[in-house]
Amino acid sequence: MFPERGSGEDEVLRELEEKTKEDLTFDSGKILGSMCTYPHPLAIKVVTMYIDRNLGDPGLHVGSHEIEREAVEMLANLLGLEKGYGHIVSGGTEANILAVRAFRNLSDAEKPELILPESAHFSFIKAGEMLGVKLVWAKLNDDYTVNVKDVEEKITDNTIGIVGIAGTTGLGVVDDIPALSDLALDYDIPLHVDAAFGGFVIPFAKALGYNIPDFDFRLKGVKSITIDPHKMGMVPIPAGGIIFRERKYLEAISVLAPYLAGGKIWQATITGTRPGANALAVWAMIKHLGFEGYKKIVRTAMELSRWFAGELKKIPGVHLIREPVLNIVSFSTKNLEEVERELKERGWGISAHRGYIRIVMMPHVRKEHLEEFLRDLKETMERL
Ligand code: 0PR
Repeated sequence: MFPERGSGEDEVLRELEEKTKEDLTFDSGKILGSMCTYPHPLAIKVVTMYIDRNLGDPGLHVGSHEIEREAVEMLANLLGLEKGYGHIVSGGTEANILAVRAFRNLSDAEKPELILPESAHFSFIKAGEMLGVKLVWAKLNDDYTVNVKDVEEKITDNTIGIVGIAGTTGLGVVDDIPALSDLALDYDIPLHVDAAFGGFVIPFAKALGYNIPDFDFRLKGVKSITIDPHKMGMVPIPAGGIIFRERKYLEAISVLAPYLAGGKIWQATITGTRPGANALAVWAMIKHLGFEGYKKIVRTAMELSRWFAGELKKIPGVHLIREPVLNIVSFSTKNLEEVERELKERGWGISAHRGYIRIVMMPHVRKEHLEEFLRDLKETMERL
């Protein structure tokens, strides 16, 4: 009920504390299946300091607007482009919708179709529905990468674009983006890479010597990339990223807002009023951590995932879905539903809804948490 009179700050905060008691928190070490993490302290500070900035009216917040542009440029650089065009948006969902929207608007297909792997994130289902684009699902290979031959067979005159995934939601698998890029160039169809998760992992893991396929703008068929700072980028929610290779993609989705403080403004994002603070936090984190800082975070996460995969293999009744590619390890067990229930009862923030349990080695996940989890898993397997 909407209260007639307000309560004191202390009372409001006490009530909130009480009501959020059941939330799992990242510092508890119990959240093992999330792609988010506790944000970096500097990012929190920046968000607090600039909480009032609105990138929906860039003429008011000219400095913040420029900082967003610089953040987009640095992300584009990380992804192999000297200059890119895009925005810091609300997350991977918005970024993917914007890419599909750009491809659709630039195409003259009568009945637009998008070819995407069966492993694609459900955000594309929203995109397809909202944009009137038919989704054509391509099969996966045994190693859970998309079958490029099947993608090719599904190309028609109505194909507006192809999607490849660099870090799938369930398994962290990276598709053969070089082959998809060649295909896209051969058929003159734009390729979108969903690196919502992998964007802040793969460049650093490659620099550390991990053997992962190329996935970014260095491949000429790649026209847009989703990369989310609110996943492995250590920035508070909401912070997603969409980067286009050329200005025309951004122009194709821009709508005129003629009355704002900066005069006539072209707006490409789905959200109008949107947080400047988070875009500033993206900029601040990239400046603060630099390539070396992110590399260090990724090194720990990758090493933990290899160690954890090895430990899982030692437990009878547990099997890895596949060897980890990034910092995601997924496994199945006999009596999976019961195992899930038991682990949840023991307080673990995991789910097995896809037929396996996904563990994401986010920066808040430490070895001692995983050791405790492995003990619980072992006990559970022995008992069931
Ligand atoms: N693309 C990929 C490859 C993703 O994995 C995700 C989200 C998205 C796009 C959409 O991103 P937004 O959620 O930012 O719009 N993947 C996570 C998942 O579904 C989202 C998530 C994050 C779920 C934290 C749970 C959680 O605790 O697993």
